[in-house]
Amino acid sequence: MINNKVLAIILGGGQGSRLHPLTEERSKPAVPIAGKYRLVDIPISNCINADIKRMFVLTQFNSASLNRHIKDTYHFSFFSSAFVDVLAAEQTPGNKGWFQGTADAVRQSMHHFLRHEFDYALILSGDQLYQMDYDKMIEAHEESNAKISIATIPVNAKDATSFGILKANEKSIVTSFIEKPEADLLPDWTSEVSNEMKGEGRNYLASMGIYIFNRDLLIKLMNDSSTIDFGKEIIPQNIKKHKTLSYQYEGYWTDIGNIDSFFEANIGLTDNIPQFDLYDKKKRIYTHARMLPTTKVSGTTLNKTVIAEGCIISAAKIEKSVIGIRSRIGDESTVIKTYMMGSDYYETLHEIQEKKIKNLMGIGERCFIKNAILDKNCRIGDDVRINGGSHLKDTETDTYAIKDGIVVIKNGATIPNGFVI
Ligand code: ADQ
Ligand code: ADP
Repeated sequence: MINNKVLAIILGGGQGSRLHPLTEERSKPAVPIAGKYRLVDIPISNCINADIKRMFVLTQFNSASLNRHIKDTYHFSFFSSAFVDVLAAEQTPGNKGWFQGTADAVRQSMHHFLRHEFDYALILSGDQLYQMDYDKMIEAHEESNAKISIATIPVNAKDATSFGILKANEKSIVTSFIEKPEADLLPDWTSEVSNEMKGEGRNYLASMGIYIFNRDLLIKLMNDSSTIDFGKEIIPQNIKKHKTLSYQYEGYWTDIGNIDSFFEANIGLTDNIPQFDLYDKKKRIYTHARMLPTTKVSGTTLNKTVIAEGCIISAAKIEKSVIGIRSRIGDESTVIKTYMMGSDYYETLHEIQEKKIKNLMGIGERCFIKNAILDKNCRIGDDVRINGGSHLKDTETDTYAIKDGIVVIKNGATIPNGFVI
């Protein structure tokens, strides 16, 4: 089934500087998460689960990696009108270059959207981890007769300064909005929330950056080229002019826009009952079907660890870690609180035996790795010690970066035998 009323527009990312160095050579939607997925699989899967199967992904630059992933993953039937199209910022006679902000990205791509019939544009962020039924939000939008809907979630005072905060009346119609308020303004912005949310100190209603716009209104708003961002201009300027619904959501939702939150969201998958449920049959997360062999483990003590397909592991111990596709981890190594993204291919036994490869892809022998993200295709030699933590200062070299105490080994980097971070 396809919901023919809705067209989804996924905001795939600006410059991606907050996720640097993971975005050094790929666009943000292509960043690998949870051992086998890409960031963009989250909003795309949420759409598919709601029968919204016409999607555009807007991205600042055209990365081969993103295009390949979308092409390899989302095959819809020949007879279906479903599609996932990547639109990278393009130069046209009317536009000089990059998308200036989220609204500008939508504006520059309007001519692509308007070739399709739709009543509602569902605008989504590309860097959030959550499983939401968009169809319920669309139903609420229709029932309320609103022209704009904003998905909202109660947050605490600490988080409130990083989001758009709004107030709504008893019918959930938005009455005021402020983008990322300073802490001293917060007392004016509390809302009535459920007892459960109150108990957690979540007294502020935050915009999740998920919007529904009626087609005609979106066209009208996009004609004004002075607006650059949804959060900074479009939403605050229009809530009073056009009926805007606050659609409240109270499930798990997290913004994974920086290294620290990206790391914690991934490591969170190793909890006994993770808040993000990859095992939910009804809310499936799709990704490239790679047909990889099963994972082989020998002599390893595994504790709270998630391991993707196709790995070959003979480490001593792996704890609280996410180990991505095709990872190799050598004898006597210890890996703690680490997200290893895995590899894009295997090195053949022949290549390994002939010692044509100096440092094997993966983690070598007798290593100690803690509080780290290992990007794809890394070669960590033998006896390497990476001990991330708050004692480390932010820094960057050719092969790794340290951000908030998390050591990020760059895509394809070689860390020589005995190296210590
Ligand atoms: P932010 O997340 O700070 O706040 P923004 O940086 O504009 O807003 O990003 C929104 C989404 O658009 C992200 O997925 C981002 O990667 C993407 N994006 C940013 N610039 C882009 C561009 N030029 N081209 C394509 N995609 C781009 C917003 C709202 C807040 C709300 C939070 C919720 O402004 O009101 O509370 O989202 O996360
Ligand atoms: P990422 O964005 O995570 O760096 P890419 O999507 O750019 O990854 O690359 C992944 C794809 O590249 C895989 O499908 C893999 O088959 C292919 N690939 C990359 N390098 C090699 C290689 N040296 N040999 C074989 N395949 C490769």
